[in-house]
Amino acid sequence: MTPDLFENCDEGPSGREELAPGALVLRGFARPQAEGLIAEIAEISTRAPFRQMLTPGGQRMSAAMTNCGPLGWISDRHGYRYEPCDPLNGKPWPPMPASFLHLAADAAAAAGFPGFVPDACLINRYEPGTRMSLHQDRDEQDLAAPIVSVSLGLPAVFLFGGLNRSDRSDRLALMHGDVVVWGGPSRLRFHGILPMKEGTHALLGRQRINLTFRKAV
Ligand code: MD3
Ligand code: FE
Repeated sequence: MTPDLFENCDEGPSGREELAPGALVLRGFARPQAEGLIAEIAEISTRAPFRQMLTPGGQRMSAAMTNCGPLGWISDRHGYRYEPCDPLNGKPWPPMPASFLHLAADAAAAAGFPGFVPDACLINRYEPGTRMSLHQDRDEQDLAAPIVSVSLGLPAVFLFGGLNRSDRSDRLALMHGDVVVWGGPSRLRFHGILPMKEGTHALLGRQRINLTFRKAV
């Protein structure tokens, strides 16, 4: 009896949860490295500070963002795109730490996407009240590559819908250390983050930080 205990469950003893074809949650995958990741993020943000970007429509985004790696995702009056330099100072984004690259590649491989080499890491910072409305990630050239997302700090409720904006969304709690890999048929799903609840995290205080690893070109 015991060996089959988990066969009908969404989440087995290893903390892997398949949300949908191509979408896998690895619970706590980044936990052992969290303090090192947070130290790297602090260093990156001294060189490329968190800022609230403007949407093409002129609204300030709720989450504050920065980037590391060869390309950074930006939004301004002209649209959404990837740029090699930070528009705040005209200098290249800080390099992607080796620990980031390894974590992203290991998570992608564990989810069935071997050989993932991201060229962009968007770093989103949420404080209580901050949200991200439903959208698709479609500014990347290679939609065959997955996206790897790493959650740190305060928990969030993640919304993931279908391939049409009007499809119903499921909700998923994302906690400190959780990693989600989105690839294959889930790569273009609509997704978002509900307004963050008040709270204090032992390592990050009143913040959630999400690392989003992508292959942009
Ligand atoms: C599902 N960020 O930066 S990461 C974003 O938690 C973004 O900061 C959210 O959506 C955050 O674009 C969610 C998880 C994520 C990223 C890409 C996806 C989920 C995805 C692409 C397709 C489907
Ligand atoms: Fe997204």
